[in-house]
Amino acid sequence: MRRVIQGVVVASVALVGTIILVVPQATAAAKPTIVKITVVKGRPVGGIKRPTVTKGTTVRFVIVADRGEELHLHGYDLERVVRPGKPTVMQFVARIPGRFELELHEPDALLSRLTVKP
Ligand SMILES: [Cu+2]
Repeated sequence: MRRVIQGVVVASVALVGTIILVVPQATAAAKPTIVKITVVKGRPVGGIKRPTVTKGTTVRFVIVADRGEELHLHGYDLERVVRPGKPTVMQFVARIPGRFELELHEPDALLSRLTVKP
């Protein structure tokens, strides 16, 4: 009887250990941080967004702008063509720590200041 109980305890500890190891990694990899910004008259509605993420996080900017030609994420040097009224998606893995500005060009406007923690 004691041996059976020991076996159950060992199996339970092994199972719990597996769940703890597997679950956080799976969710961290699967879930991007989504930052939605609407731009009216060339300005971000509600002001400049200031998201903070940890290095290695997937970030997805979704911008709907009523005007503008290009989105530009400084530091990462990513650019996307803007089609007014349609969502512009910029997705990337935040591998560089620091603070980075997302700008709209033509007209020029600061939309977001992204902080990537090491
Ligand atoms: Cu720029």
